[in-house]
Formats: sequence, C-alpha cells, structure tokens
Amino acid sequence: MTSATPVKRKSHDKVAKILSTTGKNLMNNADLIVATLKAAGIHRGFGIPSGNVLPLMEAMRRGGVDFVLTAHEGSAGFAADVSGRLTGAPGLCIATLGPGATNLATGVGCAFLDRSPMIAITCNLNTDQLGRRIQMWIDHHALFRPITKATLRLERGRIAETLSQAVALALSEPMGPVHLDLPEDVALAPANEAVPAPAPRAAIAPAPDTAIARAGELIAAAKRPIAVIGSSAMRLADPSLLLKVIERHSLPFATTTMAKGLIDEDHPLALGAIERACRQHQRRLLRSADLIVGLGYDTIEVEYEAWIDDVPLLQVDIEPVDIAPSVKLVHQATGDLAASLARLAALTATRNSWTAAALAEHRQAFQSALRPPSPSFTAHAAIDAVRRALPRAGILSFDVGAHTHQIASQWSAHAPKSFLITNGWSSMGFGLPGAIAAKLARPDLPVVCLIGDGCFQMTCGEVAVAKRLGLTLPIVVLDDKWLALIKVKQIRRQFPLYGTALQEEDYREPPAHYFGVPAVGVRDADALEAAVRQALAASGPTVIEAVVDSEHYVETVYD
Ligand SMILES: Cc1ncc(C[n+]2csc(CCOP(=O)(O)OP(=O)(O)O)c2C)c(N)n1
Ligand SMILES: [Mg+2]
Repeated sequence: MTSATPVKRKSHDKVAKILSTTGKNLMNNADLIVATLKAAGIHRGFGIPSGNVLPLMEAMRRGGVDFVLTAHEGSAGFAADVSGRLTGAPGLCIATLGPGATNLATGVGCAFLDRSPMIAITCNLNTDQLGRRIQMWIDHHALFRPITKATLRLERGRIAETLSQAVALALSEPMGPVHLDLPEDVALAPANEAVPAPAPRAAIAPAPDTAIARAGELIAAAKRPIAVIGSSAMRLADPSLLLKVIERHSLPFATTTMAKGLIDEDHPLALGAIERACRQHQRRLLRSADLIVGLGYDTIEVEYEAWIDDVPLLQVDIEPVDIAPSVKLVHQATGDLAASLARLAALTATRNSWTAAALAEHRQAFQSALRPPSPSFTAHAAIDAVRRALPRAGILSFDVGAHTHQIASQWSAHAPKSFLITNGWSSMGFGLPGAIAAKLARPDLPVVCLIGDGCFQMTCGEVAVAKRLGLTLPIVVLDDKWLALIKVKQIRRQFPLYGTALQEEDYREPPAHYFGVPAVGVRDADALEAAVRQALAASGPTVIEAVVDSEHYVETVYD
C-alpha cells in the first residue's frame, strides 16, 4: 500500500530521529483519538497494520495504549469483543482498508450480535482519495453499516465529538460495536481540539412499577415456574441481583449458553444450559413448567419457539421480546434489567411446588445422558478432564462446533465472565483470540482455551501471538478429525459424508512446537488433566492435542 508518510522503509532509529527533528512530537489527531480512548478506560487494541495504520499505531505507542499484533484481523475483532466483555470499557480493534476491513468485519459482527462494547477503527487513504478507484479502497461505511450500531467518519475539527459519541453509543444498552473510519491525512493533522470529557451513556428507563407488580403476581401464582437467564444479564454490573431474585422466589433456573456462570451452577436450583447437547432432557423439564420467566433472555441465542411449546412466558428484559405468533406471551416487563431485578427481589417471597429432590434427579439424569459410556477416550471425558484441571474461578474460552454443544451442557461454570463463547454470532475462530484477550484482561486468573480441530486450523496463527505476549495459556485442541457438528448434521439429514473430514489418516504425534510454542499429544483423560495442570504452571502457552473419539456427538449433540 502506498503511504503519504515520508518515513516509509526507514529503520526505527532513523524514524525516531526524523520525528524528533520534524516537529511531529506535537499532538496530532491520532494522539487525540488515543488520549480519548485511554480516558474511556481502553488500554490496548488488537489489529494488523499497513502504512495507513502507522500514524495511529505511533500515537498508541506514545500514548500508552498497547498495540497487540494478531495473526488475522478477524481474531483482532474477537479479542476486542472479549476485552469489552471483561473490562467494561469498549474493546478496541484496528485494521487497514479493504481486505483488512473485511477480515475485521467477522469480529465486529461478533460484537454486534453478542452485544459487546467495541470501537473498530479502519485506517484509510487520504481524504481526497476516498471514493476513487484506488488499490484496496471499498466503502467501509457500507461494509460496517449492517454489523455496527453506527459507522462514523473521523473528520478534522470533529474528532473529539465523534469519539465521545462513539464510546457512549458502544456502551449504551444494548451494547455493541461502533466503527470509525480514519483517513491518514486526518490522523496526521495537528489536533486543534481538546480531549473530550466522556459523554454520558443513554440510560434505559426502568420498567413501570405496574409491570413489575404484574410479573410478581404471575410468579406468585405459578406452581412450577422456571427462570431462564439469558445473555442480556451478562452485562449486569451486579450479577448477584439474579441470585437474589432466584432465591427470593425459589425459582429453579436454567441458562442460555452465554449466561452460564452468572449464578454458580453448583446452586441447588440450577438446571444447567438449554438448547445444547441432550436438549430434549431440558425441553421435557421446561415444558412441564407452568410459567417460563425469561430474565435478560435475548432471543439472539435461541428463539423461544424452538423450545417453549405452549408454556406461558413472562419476559423481563431490556427490549420487547421477539417471538413467533405461537409463543404464549402472558406479560413482559421491559426496561433497565438491574432495576427490574432489584424490584423483583424486593417483592414478598414466594414458594412453588418444585422439590429439591426432583431438581437433583433431573440434573443427575441430564448429566449422565451427556456421558455415554465408551471404551475410548471420548470428547466428553476430555471436557471433564479440562474442568478438573481448571480452578473454579478460572476462565474457559472455547469455540464453535459440536464441542460447543457438549461443553455448554456438560461444563459447570462457577463465576460470571468465566465462560467465554459467541452464540449470537456463532463464528468459528472465537476461542483462541478470546482466550488471549481474557488472559491479558485478567492476568490474575487461570485461563484455558478449548477448541475443535477445525477451529484450530482456522486460527492457529494466533498461537504465535500468545507466545509473543508470553501468556500462560493451555490451548487444548479436541482432535476428532472432523468438522463434527456438520458431520452430525449430514448424518441426521441422511446426506453422505462429504467435505467435512479434516483428516483421513490417524493423527500422529504433534510437532515439537508451533511457532516455538511446545505441543504435546494426549490420548487419555488422565494425561490431558496432567498436561493442562502443567501448562497452567508454565511461563508461556502450550498446545495440547487431545486425540478424541467424538462418535457420541450423534447421540448427545442432537438427541
Ligand atoms: C466462520 C464459520 N464458518 C462456518 C461455520 C459453520 N460451522 C459450525 S461448527 C463447524 C465445525 C467446527 O469444527 P471443529 O472446530 O472441528 O469442531 P467440532 O464440530 O468437530 O467439535 C462449522 C464448519 C461457523 N459457525 N463459522
Ligand atoms: Mg472437530
């Protein structure tokens, strides 16, 4: 890519000298952008540069916002999404124009449908070149419009206002990504604006008191209510509000995949995840309820009509529910979720006819159905081995495939933000960059990455990133030689197996290393557990290839 900067191809020392002698230490717009982002609590950004990105990168270096080079811009987007989830500030990702932007779009879409706060910056040509037939140029606003809350152009004289608007919008519920396009001449122009004060986020009004009172009446009248917690609840500043509602009204609770861990799944009222492996077990119980109480249930993960049948629905969320006409919605309380939960938790305690014994029996039957006995080293045994090795407070970042279904149903999550997955966007490639971002955001916690072999093949370049950053990170690959989820779908739909095998021959021992990261092969659960424990004590990443038999997915993943 051509660049307007005169310093291209100079060595770093020469560049530093040129900068110091050409007056470029004065604040330019790129510096202003970085200072504004830093004031918003952003301490790193993920991306891949080109010449056009260099002014922003240099401003990051000078301004103390780390630039983390990833192997693919899609990964930069996923990493920024997870940073947003874990830090409370928008995640930041950066790419060049054209192909950099299209690669980045996959991660930006994740933040859009999974509703994570994000600032995505594309660094563009000079303003007078935009819209011309020039190498790499496409219309970024057209590209990002359907997958962002807003796509904004950074212009001279309006940088501060645009930035503070973008940050506030990304953080307003429902949270999400905002795209900013930065022409190179704008980045380099001297800043003539002050760093803006953070703009206030738009607040969601609380649901009316009458709506909460009616919700309380419905819960009090139900004999067999079940709460289903969903992904809007992930963004609660105080997730303990959920526990207060559940305990106040003795509500057995299930969760969507993304909402696992908001209440410790060891709780006696916990039923586990819905609509994943062995979903029929969960459906039978849910359909025996006389009221489903959706708490922050966002249908982006799974629509109600997939499982609710004719059970009446009480919805408590931030937005009006999206349902098919078949769903029997009896009431919804729409408004700020924390405010709704606080008031539900303050209502008179109610009781219902569930017994602890019935719930325990259901849990036990569900968990045992997920683990069909087998003489071989199964995927479910591998997942249990990883769970044993990861301390309770540790973070799991995993990926999209049949293993997702199995992990969602089988894993017990004990803390909020400890179970990282994309389910709204459901893109392969989330797991490894997600784990890297998690370890950077929470260096105090153990983090494990657990992904399928197809997902590993898609993102294995990010192993080098974890190595460069010196992150202690076990990267467990479930080697089953298949895009198993799609294979299972072929089997169920009676298509011949075609185009879903990753490898025909048996897996052999892994190479000694990937990009300098040690790789070990394991063939049984004990060896896997030991390898994860060892990798959690190492001073860098470790790839652990677990050669598993995933035949049981045909039985468990779509029962
Ligand atoms: C970017 C993207 N491409 C394709 C898909 C469709 N898809 C979902 S799961 C899957 C297979 C994943 O394979 P692997 O990582 O080996 O996991 P497994 O299913 O074997 O557990 C595919 C192709 C997707 N979700 N995302
Ligand atoms: Mg696989």
